[in-house]
Amino acid sequence: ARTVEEVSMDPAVQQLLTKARQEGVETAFDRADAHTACGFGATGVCCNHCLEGPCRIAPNGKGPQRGICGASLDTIVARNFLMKLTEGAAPHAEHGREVALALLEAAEGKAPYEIRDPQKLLRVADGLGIETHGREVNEIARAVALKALEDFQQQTGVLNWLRYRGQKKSVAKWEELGLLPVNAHLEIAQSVTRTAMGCDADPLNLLLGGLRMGLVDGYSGLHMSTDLQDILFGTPTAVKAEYNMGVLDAKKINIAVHGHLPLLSEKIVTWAKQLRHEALAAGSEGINLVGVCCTGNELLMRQGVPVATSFSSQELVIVSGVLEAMVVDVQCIMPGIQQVAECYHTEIITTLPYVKIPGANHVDFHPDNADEAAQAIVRRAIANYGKRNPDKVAIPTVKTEAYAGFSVEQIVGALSALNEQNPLAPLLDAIVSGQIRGVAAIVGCTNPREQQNVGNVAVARELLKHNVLVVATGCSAHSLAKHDLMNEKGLEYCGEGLRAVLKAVGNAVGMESLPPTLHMGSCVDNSRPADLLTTIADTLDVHIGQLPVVGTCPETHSPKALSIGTYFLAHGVDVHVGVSPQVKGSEWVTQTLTGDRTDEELNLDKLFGGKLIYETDPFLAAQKMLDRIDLKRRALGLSV
Ligand code: NFS
Ligand code: SF4
Repeated sequence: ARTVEEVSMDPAVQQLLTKARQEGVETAFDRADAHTACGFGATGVCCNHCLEGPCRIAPNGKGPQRGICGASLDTIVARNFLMKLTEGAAPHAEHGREVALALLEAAEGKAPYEIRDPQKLLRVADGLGIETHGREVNEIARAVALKALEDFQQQTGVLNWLRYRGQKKSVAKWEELGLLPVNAHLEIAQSVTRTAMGCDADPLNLLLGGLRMGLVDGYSGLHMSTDLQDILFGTPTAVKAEYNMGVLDAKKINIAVHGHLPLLSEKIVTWAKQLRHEALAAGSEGINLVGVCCTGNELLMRQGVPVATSFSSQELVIVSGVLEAMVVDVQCIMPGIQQVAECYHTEIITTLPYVKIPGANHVDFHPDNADEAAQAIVRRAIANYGKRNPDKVAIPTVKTEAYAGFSVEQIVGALSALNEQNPLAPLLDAIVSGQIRGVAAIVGCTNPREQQNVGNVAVARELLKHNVLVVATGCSAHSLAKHDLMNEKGLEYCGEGLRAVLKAVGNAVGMESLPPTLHMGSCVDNSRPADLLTTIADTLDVHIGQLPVVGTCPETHSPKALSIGTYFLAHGVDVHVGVSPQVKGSEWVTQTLTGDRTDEELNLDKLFGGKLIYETDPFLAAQKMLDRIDLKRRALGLSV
């Protein structure tokens, strides 16, 4: 087994993992040690798409070289990869659809949500071509929700959100290649069909299907979710908050919200405030809400709610012994939290009819009963407070301050303090002059098999040192925040040019400096960096893929991160992954993605001008990204 230091660079995680091990509590880190990777699965060469199989092809040429049905190695690897991308795109599309339905119910007065950002509603409605003049807010909201739902229904045409948010130059490229998605459900069903036994066997066609999934994820998932959530819950503005296990409070009733949908967590925020008197009556000093994973990011961005921890250490929040309840909705929820909770007094509460965990309690949550469900959940936590065992309480004192809330609106707002007429000018000037060498989005997860935070932090520090402006989302943002890359302390890692720009913009808005890395939100909020790139590219009248920008997910575990990455690849943005995407078994598939082939055949780089970079070493990864940034700078005629 790995030592606690080998598992994570976060001292709070190390302390709680030590405690868990002393108390005989098993976590994902221990299970990761117990599992040996299967060489076939790890390289994508095992197919179990039908009951003739599983068929596995050894890439070294030994044994059968085709599946029983005759599928080749390349077909099997490409098909498995497409399946992963479909598994990544589907939950994000469901996220978009859930929020669209909630907006519709809110607009019709059937669900207790209000429009907190009517200005954004008007902008989105305009972008979708909806008449706003002389119409009531709810009427417009209803029209926007119906437009969103069309993206799950229409049988002809193109996703409304793609037409609205896609950069015109990229859209033209996708149109030329016949990649434009019609509706998310149709595309997902077709993708499952094409990966089914006896359907698509052409590796290239399968990979193009993967790009479609990237677009489905990008528009029906990311963009739709962010736009509609901003409308319902407000567009984030800069906020200062705290990160890490030290945000738990022994004197209060602690509730962790975990999962993804702010529909649930926003209501928990409301009711945790409203039921404070009941918490006091139970003998506590109040209710302390903490976030885990992406719903944590959502609450952080809009409400400044502190964040306890990221994906791979989610079970350890419970090991603190002070968590009365962990409320979960959907995605990235390890079933293991229930086993851990049974060793303490923590109650796990599931809320969606299609996401249940054996042994956990269930409170059915739906937009129309949101208030009742949230009240019931908070009351369960209050009732559980008396069961806390003082002998098992140990909260690491570790916590860090971090700035978050950098929506595109906020970034442009800050920049306009320097140049009101043309807010983007200071950023573009800095990129052109080389003060800022390029822009990187660090996205994705933490993974119990990887040493937590090491990849995310090392890649960020290395890019900052070379004057790359870094934005972050998802659990990778947790890594950066916890290790002082979202407060002033981290400025020491920035190269001179970058630091000067961060200071200048910060000063203009009354801060000492902008933080070294900008927190743009949850994983669906990867729409925000995409929007920023669209704005920059349009201003310069170039294709997004021509910009000196990269995406990187050093520690991912999730197919969602792969489909987000594919979305960026479709724009011609280079994307680094630090964890194997499980395609190594096929040289053809690997080289098509990484653009490394020397022959004349198509590859991603030729097709879009961006490619997949698979590199486990964070320093080499940063170097490869910097090389690509320089290549693109040169092509634009910028200094290197
Ligand atoms: Ni993104 Fe967010 Fe975290 Fe990874 Fe999971 S919570 S949707 S998938 S693990 S960043
Ligand atoms: Fe084997 Fe073909 Fe069935 Fe896959 S689809 S398990 S390769 S027979």
